[in-house]
This record gives sequence, C-alpha cells and structure tokens, in this order.
Amino acid sequence: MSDKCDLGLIGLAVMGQNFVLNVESSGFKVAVYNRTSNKIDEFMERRAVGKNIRGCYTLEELVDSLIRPRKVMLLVKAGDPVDAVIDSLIPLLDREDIIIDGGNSHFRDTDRRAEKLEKLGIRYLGSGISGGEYGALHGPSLMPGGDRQAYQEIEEIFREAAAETLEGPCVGYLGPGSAGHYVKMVHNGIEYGVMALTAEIYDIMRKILELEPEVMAGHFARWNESRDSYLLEITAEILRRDDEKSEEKLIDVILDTAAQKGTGKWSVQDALELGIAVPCITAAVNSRLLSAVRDERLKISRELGGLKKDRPGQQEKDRLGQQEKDRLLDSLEDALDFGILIAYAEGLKLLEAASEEYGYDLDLAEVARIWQDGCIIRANLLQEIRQVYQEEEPVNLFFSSRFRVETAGKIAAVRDVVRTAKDVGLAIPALTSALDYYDSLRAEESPANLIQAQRDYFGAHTYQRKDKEGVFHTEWQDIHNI
Ligand code: 2AM
Repeated sequence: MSDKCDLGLIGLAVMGQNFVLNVESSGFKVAVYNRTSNKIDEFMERRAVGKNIRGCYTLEELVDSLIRPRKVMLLVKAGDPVDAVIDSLIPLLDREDIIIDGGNSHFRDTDRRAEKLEKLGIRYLGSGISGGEYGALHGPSLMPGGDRQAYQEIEEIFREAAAETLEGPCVGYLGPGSAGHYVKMVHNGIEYGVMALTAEIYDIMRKILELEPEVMAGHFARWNESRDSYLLEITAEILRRDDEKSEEKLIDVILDTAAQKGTGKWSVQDALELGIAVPCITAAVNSRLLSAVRDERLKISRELGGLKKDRPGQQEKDRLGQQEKDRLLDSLEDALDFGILIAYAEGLKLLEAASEEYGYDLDLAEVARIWQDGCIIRANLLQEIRQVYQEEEPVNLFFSSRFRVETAGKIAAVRDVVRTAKDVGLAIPALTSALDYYDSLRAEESPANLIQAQRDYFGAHTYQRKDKEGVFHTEWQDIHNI
C-alpha cells in the first residue's frame, strides 16, 4: 500500500482539525499543513497521535505526500486567505489535481477562483460545510459544487465523512461553479430566519407570559419531541443552563447584541439582486443589526421602553388570565412552525431563482436531503420538504399539497401571536414578516395599481390595464397650467 495520503488539508483551526480527524477515522490517510507551524506541532502531538495523519511543514511537503490526482482541501479563513493559499498552491500542483474550498466563501469568489483554475487545468470544488465544530468531527452536512468529475474523485471521502441518515450520507454533488457555496449561503439565510423566530418566541414567553427560563426550556423541549430540530433542541438546553459566575441563568447574563459573519446578509443581497422577496430572512438580518446598536436602544428605551399598555383603560399584560396565557402558549407553537416553514419557503424560492440564473440546475429534493442531518437547520421537517420536491413543483412550499391545509390551519394562531405582540409593542419582525409574506401571496389584488399610477404620474413610467392589452400613459397634470 502506498504511504501517500488520500487528502491534504490546509488550515488547522478547530474546524480543520475536527474534519481531519473525522476523515481519518473513516479509514483515510490525511496530510495536514497550517501557516503557523506551532499549530501543526500542537495537533500532531495531541489529537493526531497514533493516527494516520502526517504533519507537513511546507506546502511542497504537503503536495508531495498526496496520491494523484492530488486532493487539497482548504479550511482557512474566508476571503483573501483563500486566494493567498490557492496562489501558493498553483505552482506546486499539476493538471487534474483538485483544490476544494471548504470555507464559507462568497459564491462569486468561488466562481472567480474556479474560472482562474480551470484555465490552468486545476480542478476546483467549492463545498459548504455545516454542523459547526461538532459536525466537522462527527459528521457534517456537505454541500459540494464545481467540477463534477473532481467531485467523483473525492466522493468516497465526503460520503464517509458526512452525517448519515436512512436516506444516505448528507452529501451530494449540487451543481457546477459556485452551486455548493450558494446552497450553503442560503442554508445560513434560513438558519438566520429560524434563529430569529425562536428568539422572538422566547421574547414573548419572557415578556408577555413572564415564564422562567427553566419553564420555557420545558416547552421548547416538548415541542421538539416530534420535530427533532437541532435549533429547538439547543434552545431548550441554553435556557436550562445555570451561570457558573453568578446565581443567574446563563441566558440572563448574556449581552443582547448579535454578531454576524455575513452569510445571512449575502443571502439577502443576492435575493434582492435576483428580485426574490425573502422578508422573513431579511427581518432576521435586520434584527441582528438593530440588536447591535445597543447604545441607541438604551437611550431610546429609557424614555419609551417597556411593554406599552397604551390602549385606553387596559393593562394588557395584567389582563392575560391563565386561560389566555395557555391559549397564547399553544398559539406560539403553531406560530413557530409557520414561521419556520416560511423561512424555508423563502430560502427555497431563492435557490430556485439562483439555479435558473446561474445555471446550477439544482435538485431541491436533494438539497433538502443533504440538510436532513449534520447541519444547523436539520429537523424532521426536511424529510417532508424533500418529499414535496420529489412529488411536485409547488408554486410555493407553503402552498404544496403537503403543507397547504396544515399552514392554513395555523394562521389563526399566528395572527393571535402577532396581534398580542403588536398590542403591547413587542417587536417580532421575523414572524410578522413571515405572515406578511403569506398574506401578500394570498391576496388576489395587491395595492401595486396605486404604485404604478404614482410612477406614471411623476415619471411617465406607464402602466398596464386589467381590461385592455398594451401599455398606457395618462396625462395626470395639465402641465400648461403649472
Ligand atoms: P493560522 O493558524 O496561521 O492563523 C482559520 O483562521 C485558519 O485560516 C487558520 O488555520 C489560519 O492559519 C488560516 N489562515 C488565515 N489567514 C491565512 C492566510 N493568509 N494564509 C494561510 N492560512 C491562513
């Protein structure tokens, strides 16, 4: 047997280390390299001891230790570092060798790199990886795209490393160019939506129902029994956790400003570019932005804060009796389901449009299958979503034969939750936007006739009529009299 390695991995941060250990544990030999060499030492002396892993201190050494065609995977910081590493690899690689970028690269960067490498005869794959550090070690969801033949060369490694479901490993070739990174970006957009929705439900539990974190945890855990959603599961766990540094629950001492690395924003940016509405996901990104301006919030809330009980003669919060609280709690469960479905619906619509525009030729049933396990948005719901796209091409996920009746059945509860929050001035933008998305698509008539009239009035942009073919313009003003 050759003592050469099956895979070379560059970038030994935690994700990189964990992925290497995962691949090695599936029976492959891995060569590793990191820019800062003491990380190689540290890894080799600790976690890699006794394993089929070779530490390399130069890129030449890494490349020389690989079976041909060489497969070099990058798990370095997204952005310029990826270009820097690729540029250093180019002179060392031969035609037909394969570079795989496993980072969270912007899909346009992936396209640019693929094009550049194609000219040199080097094959390129951009692969989304989801599942965090735990997933990287125990089985992530892998979303590869790019050169199809190159994928076939690394398929065995990826299939062994990926999370496993009854329907196969959570990996599959998604499409050419940046298809993989695009799917990962939208995965993260949906993730933003689901996280914002759970946070809003938590906010209602906390501020309107006045529940203790432990009790909230119980509800999330109970709801999750049939849903098996990773994000619901960790929400319950988070709410239960005691703080080690105080007497409080940990959730109560964590600062309320959310950070972001950009994939949610990119989803929204490209959705706007493609002309696809993703209001729930957009609201989730906006929520993080608004949470981050804490100083502004604190100043304004000093005067205007607190739940408003401003309807005449009502103490809204105090008015909710136990029965009403129980009803609201039931409504929250339905509202969360509804919001989550809409977040998926928006994301899948975006994928549909991107597939068309960028020629990815995505199979949405396959995307849903790959998301079934290993990744952050994994949940039982994805099995149903997969079936929808296997069976039909729905105008919208929520209107598919599988979800149509169920969704309609939840709307009264959603309105109940939104109304209650609005009454007391609690912001729940992701859920509100999800409901507005649904109501906008449900409306036979939108008010855009007025928009068209306004556009024609001030800019002679013309309009179409309901009753006649063609393009029309009205002289709205008598210019001679102005
Ligand atoms: P480092 O340990 O030398 O910083 C995540 O940050 C991973 O990306 C780390 O392994 C880090 O290497 C690597 N990385 C960041 N910038 C890099 C660059 N310009 N070239 C190579 N690797 C880089």
